[in-house]
Amino acid sequence: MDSSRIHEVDPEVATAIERERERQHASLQLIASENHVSPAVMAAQGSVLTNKYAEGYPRRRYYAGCEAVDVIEQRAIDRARALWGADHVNVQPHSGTQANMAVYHATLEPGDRILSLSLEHGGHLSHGHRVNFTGKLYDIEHYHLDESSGRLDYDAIYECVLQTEPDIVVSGFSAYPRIIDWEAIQTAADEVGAYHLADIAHISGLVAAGVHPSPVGITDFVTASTHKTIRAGRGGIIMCDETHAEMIDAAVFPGGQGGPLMHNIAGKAVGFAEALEPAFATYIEQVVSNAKTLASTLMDGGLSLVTGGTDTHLVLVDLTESHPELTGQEAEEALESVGIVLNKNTIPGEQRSPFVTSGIRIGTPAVTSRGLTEPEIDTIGECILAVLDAPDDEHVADSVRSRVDELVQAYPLYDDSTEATLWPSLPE
Ligand code: DSN
Repeated sequence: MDSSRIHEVDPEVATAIERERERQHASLQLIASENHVSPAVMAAQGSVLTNKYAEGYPRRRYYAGCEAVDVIEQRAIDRARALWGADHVNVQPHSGTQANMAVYHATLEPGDRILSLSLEHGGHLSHGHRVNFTGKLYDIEHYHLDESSGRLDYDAIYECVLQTEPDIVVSGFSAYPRIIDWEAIQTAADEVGAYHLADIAHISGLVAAGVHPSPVGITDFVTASTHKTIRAGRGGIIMCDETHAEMIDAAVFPGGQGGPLMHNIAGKAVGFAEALEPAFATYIEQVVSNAKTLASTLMDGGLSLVTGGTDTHLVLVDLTESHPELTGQEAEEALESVGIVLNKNTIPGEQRSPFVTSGIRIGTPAVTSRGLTEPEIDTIGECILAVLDAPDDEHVADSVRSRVDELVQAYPLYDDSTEATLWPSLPE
């Protein structure tokens, strides 16, 4: 956090880091995939570990001097196993996408078929898209949400699996606000002997805290990024049972990656230790409660939400009925200008391009880490409604900006007084 040393060498980058720190403090981060990690996680990521090469796995390395990093990686593995109850965990993927890539590399040959939710319905690029490596290497088929309810239609997925006979079915999503029935999708995958990968990048914290059912022990593979709701160091992980452990480890290294990012693995270990504390479950319950409060405020104010609400950490607003002239892009820009940072998002049945969209996605993990609870979330909801109703009105913008200012001053980020309550110290 102290950027004075960077200033001595590179004032331009140091200033940009300070600007970003100030931006995060002075505005409300409601991008559903973002969070504010603890100072301890940041310290681990900014440590001497960035200097170390450690190809291989704990006690099986290709380099000397790995005694300390072995401890770190083993702790990350042990804690992940405790958090999610998995037999085997690989903590080396550099990101959630790298984790998915390793699973495909372990299970598929080029030309094999992936069946996944389409990107515009809430899937992810790495689940199969023509602009992504998945679309170039594999044959991609998609299932879709039911467009009238905005929900997964498990009977339709079953039919789709039988019809397309995929080699792997991908579940787990980036913009789906409801509980996922892993068993229903597993039943379909079993019918055709397909592998099943559950990507829980968004909901990994909810699963660890027991507020969303776990796919661990149901699906063949579970992947996640580690910096979203689980609030650990940036990167990815893969979970599986012992029968798939060797193929997954080989697919990560040497199959797809070189030296593991030991500083990020340390950030994962520290964040996982924090998530094993009882306070983490309380935090996640607050994340979900905040999202439900936001959903109610927005719906009471006349907005339409895909699926009519949320069970998770995010809501997806469909602007087509309430604000037909306003695009997701315009909404995102108007809200950012008053300190409310979220992202435009496609909605089921989207008629606009992914750069423009007809929806916005709003998540509560980061503002909850900051300490906001229902009354403040209600205020944020009212501010969003006011801006969407009058995106070009300077008076509305001024008034919302001052309400946002009051909130960010009342809940400072990375302030000494908040660290103690938000982030418990490591267990003995
Ligand atoms: N970019 C992330 C998201 O916003 O959902 C997924 O990787």
